[in-house]
Amino acid sequence: MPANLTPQYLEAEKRYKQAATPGDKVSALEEMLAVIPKHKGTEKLQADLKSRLSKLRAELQKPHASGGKHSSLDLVEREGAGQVVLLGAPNSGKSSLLARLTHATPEIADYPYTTRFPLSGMMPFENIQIQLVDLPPVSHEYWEPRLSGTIRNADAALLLSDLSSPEMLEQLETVLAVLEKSKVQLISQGPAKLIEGGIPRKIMLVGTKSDLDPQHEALDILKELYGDRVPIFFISNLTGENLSEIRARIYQMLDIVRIYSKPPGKRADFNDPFVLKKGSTVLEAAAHIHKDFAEKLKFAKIWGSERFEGQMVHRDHVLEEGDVVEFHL
Ligand SMILES: Nc1nc2c(ncn2[C@@H]2O[C@H](COP(=O)(O)OP(=O)(O)OP(=O)(O)O)[C@@H](O)[C@H]2O)c(=O)[nH]1
Ligand SMILES: [Mg+2]
Repeated sequence: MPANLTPQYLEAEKRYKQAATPGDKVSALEEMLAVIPKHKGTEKLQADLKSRLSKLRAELQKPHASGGKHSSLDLVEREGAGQVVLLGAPNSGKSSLLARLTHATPEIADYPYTTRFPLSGMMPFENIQIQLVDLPPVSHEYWEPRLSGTIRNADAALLLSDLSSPEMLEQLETVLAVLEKSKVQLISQGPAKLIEGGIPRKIMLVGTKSDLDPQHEALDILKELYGDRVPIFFISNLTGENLSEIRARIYQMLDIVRIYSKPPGKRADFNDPFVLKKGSTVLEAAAHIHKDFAEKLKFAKIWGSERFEGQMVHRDHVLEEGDVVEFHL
């Protein structure tokens, strides 16, 4: 037997085959996974066990027939200034990144298919919070079509590529193929020609485990093959390399601006920005604060970029990142 399975493993496998209930199956599978020799020859088998285990666990957790339509594969409710999904092959480090950047505590393990359901966490960035959503892995063997909706629903996506994996390029192509099937069209910067029915989403390719690619060999391959199509960045969840920079890059992907409003004669609260889409006008900012505001707005004064030091502007004036606005009704 090429995989050199131990008697302990075979014993657990026997229990699995004889198990009468899903609960018994789960505990037998857990043991099989725990004792299986961890080497290249058993990687596929480990993945298969993990996949079976997760399906069984999901079965066990399923709400009863009357439990309503909510399941954990439904769209993830939006929170914060923007929603960014983490996509990638099994073991690419998605859950580790979520754990690094947010207070969420996802399951992280050295075997594939650890994550079965979307899990979100809030990433602090300066004075705002951005929502990150960790997703189950994308692979040839397994793709949950309902996740396509989750990806389309998000504002942007990070495509994680394990720089230490010999299968890095195949895995990335699989992820890109799934996105295409989901009708998500990836755009990097500026206007792109849209495919029919495609939903444009900003993406960034993130090489993970940079600690295992110290000479940037794998990273250079990614840059050579994909550099002209998407922005590429690299991180290590282990050493923390580039983790503070990636926060800023994620913010930039969202194409938003932070605006501060101030009442006449008072100071703006710089801890409490309004988040608006880039290109939003004074009128849109007013409407964001209160519907009445927009209706009654006569003019506004702006402090911010050099040209505007308390200068009066029209309602259709486009706001810039960091502008302070005083609305006059
Ligand atoms: N050396 C190193 N190991 C990492 C890094 N990031 C993650 N890992 C390890 O890689 C394995 C997989 O990490 P996960 O975060 O569970 O990967 P995932 O993409 O969520 O995996 P699935 O949920 O199975 O899709 C774990 O053993 C992690 O400790 C990294 O930057 N460097
Ligand atoms: Mg995971």
